Amino acid sequence: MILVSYIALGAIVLLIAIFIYNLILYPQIRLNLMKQKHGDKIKTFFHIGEGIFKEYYTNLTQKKDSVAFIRGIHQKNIKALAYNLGTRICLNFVDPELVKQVHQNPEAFRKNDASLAITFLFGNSILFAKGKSWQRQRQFLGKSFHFEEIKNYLPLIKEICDKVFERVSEKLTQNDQLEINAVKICEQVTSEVVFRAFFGSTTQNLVITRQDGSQIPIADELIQAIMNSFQLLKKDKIALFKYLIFGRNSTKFLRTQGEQSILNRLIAIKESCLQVVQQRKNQLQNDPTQAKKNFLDQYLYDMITNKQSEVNNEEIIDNFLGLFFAGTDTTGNMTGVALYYLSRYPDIQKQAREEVIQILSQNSNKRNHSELFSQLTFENLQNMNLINSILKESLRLIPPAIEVFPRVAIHNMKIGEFQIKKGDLVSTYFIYNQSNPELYQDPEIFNPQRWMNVKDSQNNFNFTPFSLGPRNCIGQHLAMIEGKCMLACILLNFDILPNYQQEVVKELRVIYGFQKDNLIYFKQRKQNN
Ligand SMILES: *[C@@H]1O[C@H](CO)[C@@H](O)[C@H](O)[C@H]1NC(C)=O
Ligand SMILES: *[C@@H]1O[C@H](CO)[C@@H](O)[C@H](O)[C@H]1NC(C)=O
Ligand SMILES: *[C@@H]1O[C@H](CO)[C@@H](O)[C@H](O)[C@H]1NC(C)=O
Ligand SMILES: *[C@@H]1O[C@H](CO)[C@@H](O)[C@H](O)[C@H]1NC(C)=O
Ligand SMILES: CC(=O)N[C@H]1CO[C@H](CO)[C@@H](O)[C@@H]1O
Repeated sequence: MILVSYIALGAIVLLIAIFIYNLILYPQIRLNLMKQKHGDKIKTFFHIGEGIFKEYYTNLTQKKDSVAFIRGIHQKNIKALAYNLGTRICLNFVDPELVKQVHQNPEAFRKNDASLAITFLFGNSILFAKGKSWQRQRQFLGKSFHFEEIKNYLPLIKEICDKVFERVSEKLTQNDQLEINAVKICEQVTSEVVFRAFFGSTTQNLVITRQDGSQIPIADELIQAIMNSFQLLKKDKIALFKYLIFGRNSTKFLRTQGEQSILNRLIAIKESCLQVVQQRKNQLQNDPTQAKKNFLDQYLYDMITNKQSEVNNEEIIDNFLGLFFAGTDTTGNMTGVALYYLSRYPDIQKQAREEVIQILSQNSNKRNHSELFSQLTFENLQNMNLINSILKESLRLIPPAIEVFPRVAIHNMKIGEFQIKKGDLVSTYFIYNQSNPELYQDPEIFNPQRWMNVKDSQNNFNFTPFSLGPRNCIGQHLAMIEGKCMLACILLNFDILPNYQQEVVKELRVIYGFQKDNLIYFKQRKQNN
């Protein structure tokens, strides 16, 4: 009896020792060794368990900016930042040569396990695909995201802009000015664009019925479920603990109530997507030539007509959800940030409006703004140099993605002089360069002029809001066109005014952006001026 308890006690002590070693000693020792070896070429951060998140969190509460520490860290010879995330080590490279080595070698890494929602919703999408499967998917989707193809979305984007901002105008007939939730309004445009580009016009009003019986548009439910699944890791310590140890498998056992509730919602989202896919498949099965240009039809066409097709329902739905997630919130936040800056810099706003009116007036002698907007062409957008520069400057200052999605090393390797061990995380902070005074004079100042004489393809290594290498953002051209279109429509119809009542806090959540959405007012502009 006594012996058994000694063994049990011994086992427990051993487990605790292993745990403490993994959580505290191992990451700390490795970071210290790196610091010793590389000196001021590396900056290291260690916080038990929380790792770099502690830095984000303290900087948010103290400096109102989660990434304040990166904005002040620049030094000539820094090549990497190194820190712990739970028990693991992450090397975040900022040196050009090393960044290139990481991104040109995608097969030496796999993507890190994401949260419950991300894995469940788009685990089979291009975002997580590898090797041949990734190549096939990128090629397939690439056809539709090709620069030339994207032009065809312009009429759709214009139509949706008209509809969404018309509603704002209607509200403004009763009020002189209106507090605007900038990102939310822009997301009404971007979410419908992705929806219609993917499903065509068949499913405009897809809603989800929640467990309490209420109904919610699928777009809103999707964004909320993803946000909630991240919040869960903050609130539910058991879920967090399981996630840190078991990654994507952590929800397969000992499910907490919180996990189960999110999982149920995710299942509901997927099921309603599946119904849409099935319905359309049945229609097309009879006559595949009816297939339209939207993604769903193109996938189904391949599935029905190509015997070797590797496309399946899971892949279709996961890619829809992935594109939806990647294309709605990021583009909405980018445009929201631009609107904030335009409200704070009235001179730039005035010039931007003049640019839009001047370019659109070339199409006809009409001065009525809704007519001007209706005649906007793709070439017009290409000529809007200041509008383009405003979006780029907004992306530089507040990039929705501050780093690439962390990757996990599949084997031991060397990146430059840095030793990477199997299982280490590797990433790249875009925000480091984008706030580097060596590359941008007065980096904290909003100054779109710095982009006016820079071709879009130039400098693509120190300005990489859409990531880089072969796995960069597939939707970047579409995002820029949507952003320009929305800004043109808004500038024609409204004056953008600052809301000084609301504190400006820059927070890193799923993406990086303003914590509060109501930083601006709109005021209706008189026509004919
Ligand atoms: C950010 O947070 C860290 C960790 O608490 C702190 O040491 C650092 O001084 C902060 N940096 C800034 C710029 O506030
Ligand atoms: C930072 O800028 C340099 C110089 O333009 C570039 O070579 C490097 O790749 C950039 N790093 C990142 C992380 O974008
Ligand atoms: C999750 O489970 C799969 C098999 O079910 C396994 O291959 C994988 O390594 C597990 N992942 C983690 C992070 O434990
Ligand atoms: C602008 O022109 C459109 C189309 O001709 C018309 O429907 C609309 O009422 C006009 N708006 C104003 C304010 O004149
Ligand atoms: C995912 C994410 O962080 N989205 C943010 C976009 O911007 C709005 C307004 O600032 C935030 O409320 C969202 O959380």
